[in-house]
Amino acid sequence: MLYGRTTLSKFLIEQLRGDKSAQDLSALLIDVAAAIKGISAMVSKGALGDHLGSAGTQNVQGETQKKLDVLTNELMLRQCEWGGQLAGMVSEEMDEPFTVPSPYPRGAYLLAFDPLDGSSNIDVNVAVGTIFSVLKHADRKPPQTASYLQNGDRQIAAGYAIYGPSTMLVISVGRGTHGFTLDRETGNFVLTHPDLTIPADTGEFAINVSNERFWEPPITRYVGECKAGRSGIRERDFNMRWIASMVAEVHRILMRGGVFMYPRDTRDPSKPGRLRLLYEGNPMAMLIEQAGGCASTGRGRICELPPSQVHQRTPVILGSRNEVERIERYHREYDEGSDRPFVSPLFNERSLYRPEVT
Ligand code: AFP
Repeated sequence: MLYGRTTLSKFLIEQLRGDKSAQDLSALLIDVAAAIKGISAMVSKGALGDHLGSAGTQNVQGETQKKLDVLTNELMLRQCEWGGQLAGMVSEEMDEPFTVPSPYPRGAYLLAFDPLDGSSNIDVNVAVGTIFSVLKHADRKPPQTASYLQNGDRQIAAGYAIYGPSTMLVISVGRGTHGFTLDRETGNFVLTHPDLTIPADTGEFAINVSNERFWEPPITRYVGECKAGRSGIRERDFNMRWIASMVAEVHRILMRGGVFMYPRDTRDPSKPGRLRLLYEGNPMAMLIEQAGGCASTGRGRICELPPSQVHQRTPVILGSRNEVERIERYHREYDEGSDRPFVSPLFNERSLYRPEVT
């Protein structure tokens, strides 16, 4: 039934009615959605599109770029630069911010995006996605790097697309989190998942366990308890997932709950986590919070973190409220030392009375 379906345009008109800057924001999100349709078509061609494999270049984080990383980045830029809503863009695939060039009018928004998240999955035909975040640029001057360094609570809108068996767009303009499915026959994104709500409790967690030796104790404690299941202190069994595509993990959590962790670890002290704050952590945190979940570094809300660099990294722990709050409590107890049994200073490691180890 085609009649009566809510398309993305209709949804945005209804959601933003009465908002003065609504027209520009709607137009921008429609342009982002058009880019996403292009990326969806490109990705779905698979090996037939001659787009697979490495581009032979590296991005600013020193990661090898796939051909599709480069092509999808270009597609986002070309689709979003001309409309007059944007002043500039930053992307995982560009070292420096991109300022909208002069033939085009400069607008009052900034866009931060990861054009193809999980791209290491592309050659094995596993779900990948695009993540984006919209910020305000109130200044009349061209944006500088500092213009993008706004904390996540200042996001005007956020969203992602998932290129799976179907292509979906999930967005928030600060009034709930809503999912649209691409109808390939009409070319419309149709509202199929309004007002997504994450259950507060879950029996599912997602983490890359191969990094276990680098984790901080609160994460080891939490995952250990989940793995112990029914026989441990949680007294129930948990299930584990790891897709190595954040979009797919967040999508699963929005559909049925769960907790996703890419925590701080000790692999490289200069990197407080793997995921990027401006175009991965913040937009996903907004979508999760708008759906009733929590998004934390383990030591505070992601959206309150003041960014100091465009490509800054952050620990990410997000999903079902009660589990994320438990993990935050484990961090607090670890930082206070209250998770460790009291050892008298007379017998601690530095004491003269330390019993000899044989
Ligand atoms: P790529 O976009 O480079 O494939 O990275 C994906 C990602 O940023 C995120 O989507 C995954 O959750 C995470 O990295 C996977 O990282 P590991 O390979 O270390 O598990």
